[in-house]
Amino acid sequence: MLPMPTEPKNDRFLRALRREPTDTTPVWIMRQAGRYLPEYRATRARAGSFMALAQNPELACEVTLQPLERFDLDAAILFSDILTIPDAMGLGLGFVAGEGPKFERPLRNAADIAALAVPDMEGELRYVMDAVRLIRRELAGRVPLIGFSGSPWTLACYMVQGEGSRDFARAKALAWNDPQAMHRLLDVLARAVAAYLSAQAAAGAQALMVFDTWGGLLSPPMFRELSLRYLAQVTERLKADPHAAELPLVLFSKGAGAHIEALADTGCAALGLDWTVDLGEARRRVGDRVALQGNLDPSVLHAAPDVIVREVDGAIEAFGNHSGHVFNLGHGITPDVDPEHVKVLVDAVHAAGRRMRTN
Ligand code: 1CP
Repeated sequence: MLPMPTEPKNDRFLRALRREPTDTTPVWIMRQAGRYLPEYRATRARAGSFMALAQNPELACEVTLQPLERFDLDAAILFSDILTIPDAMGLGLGFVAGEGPKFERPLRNAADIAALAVPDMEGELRYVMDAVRLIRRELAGRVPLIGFSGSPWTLACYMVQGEGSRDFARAKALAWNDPQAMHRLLDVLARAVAAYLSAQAAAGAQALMVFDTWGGLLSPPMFRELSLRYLAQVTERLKADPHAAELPLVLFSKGAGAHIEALADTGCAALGLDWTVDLGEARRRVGDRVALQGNLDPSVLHAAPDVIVREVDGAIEAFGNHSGHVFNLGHGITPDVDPEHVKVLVDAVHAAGRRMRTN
């Protein structure tokens, strides 16, 4: 075991997740290391492919730190992907240029599902833990490091569909036609996700986030049965885990604004929100049970700088002068954004957050 570096110098992000007072509103951006940055595209070209980049701890560390060199961000997020778990389970992940992820061996039937096992976190997924250890060391306490995973439901969507989709119709059909197989899949994924996050915590992650990107595809009863139930299992397992118990856990269920009270009841520290919910209203609904992270529409970054500032001010005002807000977009930044606009956003958050606290 490496000795743990000293505590973060900038702890605004962790304080906000614990709903403690901060000097201003902390901010980070989903997909902050990504294709909108020319330096990311250069490193990816050097690596040869997305997976070669993600599986090389030195290069993964390099791209994790790139956005911190440009912007005054309050957290770093591990550069990796949610689809590392299915890859390690043997599905064979590849990225087709311009088309996104594709599995060589998607799950086709109950027998494929019955054969799945939780991967070895220091075996097939050691490259992720090595990246976490290296990034934590290279950050040297500048800002905290976020570890992450996909949710059981969102991973199941890709594993059954075999690739990205608007509606994940194949995955939903499996849930209707063989609910037992779907629950078996979600059960093994819930155990894998908890083990994966626990291993990232042991390797040095200081906060954990679960991306339930496709929770919003489900009707309310199906959301409770297929998404929420397994998010709650992950949360419970992490609370009983010696490495992860003390770390704040953020649940981001996109399109699930109707379920934020139930999500807060899982016992997580914070909820990620997309832009379809009003921040102030969300805060009133969950009260002081959880912190909130979000939730500007990523398309705002295509607007002129004065519009970006106005929208940031509006979101900070909507949340109000309370602790427990981490500013973020409501989903990932898109590849066509001008990095200068990201700088405008980050600086506007800190300025508005300071004004809010002194008025
Ligand atoms: O070509 C490239 O360079 C690949 C683009 C890319 C990037 C930058 C992919 C492929 N993954 C990533 C990194 C990534 N993915 C991070 C890194 C940390 C960060 O900077 O935020 C994270 C947290 C993710 C998570 C992820 N991957 C999610 C959940 C969050 C979300 O955006 O909803 C999902 C759904 C994926 C799958 C995935 N990986 C990559 C793509 C293009 C996709 C989406 C596929 C689709 O369904 O269309």
